[in-house]
Amino acid sequence: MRVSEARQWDRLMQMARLGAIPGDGVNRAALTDLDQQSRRLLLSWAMPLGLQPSVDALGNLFLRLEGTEPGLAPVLAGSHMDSQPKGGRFDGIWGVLAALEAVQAIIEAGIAPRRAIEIVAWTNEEGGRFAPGCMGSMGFSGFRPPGTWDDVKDRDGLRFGDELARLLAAESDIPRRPLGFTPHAYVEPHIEQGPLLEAEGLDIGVVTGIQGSRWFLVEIAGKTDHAGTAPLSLRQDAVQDMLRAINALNALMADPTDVLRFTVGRVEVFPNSSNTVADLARFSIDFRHPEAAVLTERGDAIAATIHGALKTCRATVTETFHALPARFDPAIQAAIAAAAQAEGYGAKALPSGAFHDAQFLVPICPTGMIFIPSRGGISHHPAEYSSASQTARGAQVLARVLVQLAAG
Ligand code: HGY
Ligand code: MN
Ligand code: MN
Ligand code: MN
Repeated sequence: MRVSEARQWDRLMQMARLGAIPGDGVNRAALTDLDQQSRRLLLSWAMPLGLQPSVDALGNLFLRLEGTEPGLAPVLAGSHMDSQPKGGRFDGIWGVLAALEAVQAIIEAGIAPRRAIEIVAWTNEEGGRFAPGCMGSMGFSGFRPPGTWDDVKDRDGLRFGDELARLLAAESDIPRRPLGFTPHAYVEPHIEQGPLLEAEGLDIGVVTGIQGSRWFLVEIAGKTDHAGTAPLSLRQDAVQDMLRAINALNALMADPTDVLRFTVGRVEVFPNSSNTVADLARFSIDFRHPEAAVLTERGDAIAATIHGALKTCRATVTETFHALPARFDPAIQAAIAAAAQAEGYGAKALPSGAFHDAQFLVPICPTGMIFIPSRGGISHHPAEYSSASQTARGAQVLARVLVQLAAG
């Protein structure tokens, strides 16, 4: 059983044309027309293989290779198809196409799996358009009920619930399935998005787990004033107080071990006029740490730190995402390591700094991830790159692991 490097690479490059941006990047946000087009392109490759498509109430898309014992819980493999606004050609989408390539190699090898194998494309993993990320996998695993995010709006004021309904209406030809089931196992192939595999000249990462993440949305409310006449002592300047709050958070998040991650990636100011004092400043917080205790202790201190730093304005702090650190199943890690060894690929165990849909499958079934190298460790950037042979080796390892799990 061999995957086809050329076929997978051709599909990756075709997908990269949907939402292409300068510098070989991609901007393909969840639930946009481009997202719909990418799903149709995936279906155009999957249907001729006899895979059965289905979609659930959150738009998670499944492609099923039937097993000889259809009543058994299926093995699930995949990732996400949405990208960051200035994203790369591999984050998420390679995992879905690797699962397709692995299943196609299994079919071409004439292997009839005992358990069905289902390819999955999760809805809105990135959270770039609609925060938070991982909505599809969180709803699937029961971590949050459907409807939780219907009123979340994108920058154009469009509601997640409406955009999801628009996608489902456009895919009314695809059979529906209930939200959520318990897979026999879940394996997510993904690019490393870090420098370690490349630095050691290795092909495969056996992922041990994922650090925890917490997202917050902060709104600081003041009062508009005339830039030329309002005395500084009388202002309620939302931007000045936002800066005070972020400086105080930087002090809270100081970490000599450089393991902690603290990012303010989104800032919006209103009315956003040069000669008017801002009356509203909105910013995001993305805080990550591998230890649950630090994630709790520092994360729980964020709101008080913000409120304590303000001079003239009021703040509301809303937590929008909370993913605990996850550890992957040792047996699946061993299967990935054994598959890499059988292929003669260099491999090592390593944790994931990025969050993934796999984080939310851990509580419901044995779960693991396969990493392939990222050139320069670059991701969430147009220069994100993994080579054709690296993507093929990842898919080959996945194919071996799926055959083993589907026989179990
Ligand atoms: O943000 C993350 O960690 C993921 O790449 N979406
Ligand atoms: Mn990703
Ligand atoms: Mn990402
Ligand atoms: Mn992910």
